[in-house]
Formats: sequence, structure tokens, C-alpha cells
Amino acid sequence: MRIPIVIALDPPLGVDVVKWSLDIVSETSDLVVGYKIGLPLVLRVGDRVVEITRAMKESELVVADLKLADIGDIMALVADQLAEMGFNAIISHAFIGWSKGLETLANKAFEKSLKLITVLSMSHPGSSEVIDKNYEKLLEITLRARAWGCVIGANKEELIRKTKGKARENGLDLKVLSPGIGFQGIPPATAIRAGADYEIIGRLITCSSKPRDKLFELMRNYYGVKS
Ligand code: BMP
Repeated sequence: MRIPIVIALDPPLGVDVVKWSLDIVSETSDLVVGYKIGLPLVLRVGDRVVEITRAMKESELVVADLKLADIGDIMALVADQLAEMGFNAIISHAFIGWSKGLETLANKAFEKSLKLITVLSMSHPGSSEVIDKNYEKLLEITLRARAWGCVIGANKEELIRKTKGKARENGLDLKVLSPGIGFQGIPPATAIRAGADYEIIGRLITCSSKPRDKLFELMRNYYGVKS
């Protein structure tokens, strides 16, 4: 039984990053749907990230979270590289716009069978300053790109509901991935109850001395899974 959690692998300072990641993956991969890897990890291990993505072969989601925001041709180069490195999903900002921006990346993602995930609303308070004010436009670009999924903070339950509804009206099953659980203050399963498909959880699990036990605890106490 896998719970709809994507573990964010953001390694703390001072650890052997490859070993730290492989230990977490071997302990948890049969319990979660996947993992998310971003700059804090990639900058420290470089090419060795493939040793980590290789260990995730059985996982449904191996997400590269570089929050791309460049001209389309350059993002397409990055996407090629990420596919090569074993990722099957990539996160991009949507505020770059469609024409020769997300348009080019969406085509590349399709060509490489990468799941394209855009950022619609973030979990930190500053999201309200610019990003949230442009939600309607960001959603429009996301739907136009036929993105596989989008990121919406777990603290934005209303936006999660609205997004799922609007995607459905357009005949699309846009997946919602929600971070902000645990260390950022939102209780586990909050976003799932609002209609999100996955919750992205990092430190609540990765800072635990026993990530597997932590997951069993979350399953029992929040996700209604008997173990
Ligand atoms: P944590 O559960 O440790 O707070 O980690 C959350 C993860 O989700 C981090 O990797 C962060 O980059 C990411 N994230 C976020 O917290 N809020 C967003 O709006 C978008 C994110 O990608």
C-alpha cells in the first residue's frame, strides 16, 4: 500500500548526500509514490544524482524540482538532461508565459515522456505578493500546455478545489501536488482532503531518525491506512 506522498529529498548540511538519499529511498520506496529532488541535492552531488534516481526505478514519480523559468529553448536543453539523468517529471514556473516559453518546454516534455508540472501557487506567505495575484493567468497557461500537474501549497485548500474543478471543466485530469505539510505548519492529509492528488513532504520525514516508522505513523494517524 503506497500513500500519495512525494518525499522531498533536501539533504541537511553535513551528511553524505548520496548515502543519506539512498538510505531514505531504500527505507521508504514501497510506501510512497515518489521523490522530489531539487537544487540543494543536485548542487552537492552533481552527476552522481543518477545513482539516486537509479534507486528510484520502482517509483511512479521521480520529480526534478528546478522550478525552471527561462526561455523555451534553454528549458528544453535542461529537460533533455534531466530525462537523461533518470527523472520522469519536471517542475517549471508558468509565469514565463506560453509563447516560446512553456510552449517549447511542453513539446520537449511530450517528446521525452516527462510529466510537466507547473507552479500555480506556493506555500510561503510571499506567494500572495505576485504569484497568487496572477493565479487565473497561470492556470490558463498551465491548461494550454496540457501540463500533467501543478503545485499548489497545502495551505490553499480553496485554490486546490477550484483548480481541480476548472481542469475538469476543460476535460483535463490535472494533478495537484501540495507542499507545506509538517515543518511549514499544515497537518498531513489536509491537501488530499481538499482534492489534491499528492502531498509533497520533506523534513517531517527526512529529519526523522526513522523515516519508515514516521511514514507508518503518518499512515495510521492521518491517512487512515491500517498497518
Ligand atoms: P518541507 O516539507 O521540508 O517543508 O519541504 C517542502 C518541499 O516542497 C521543499 O522541497 C520545497 O522546495 C518545496 N516547495 C514548497 O515548500 N513550497 C512551494 O510552494 C513549492 C515547493 O516546491
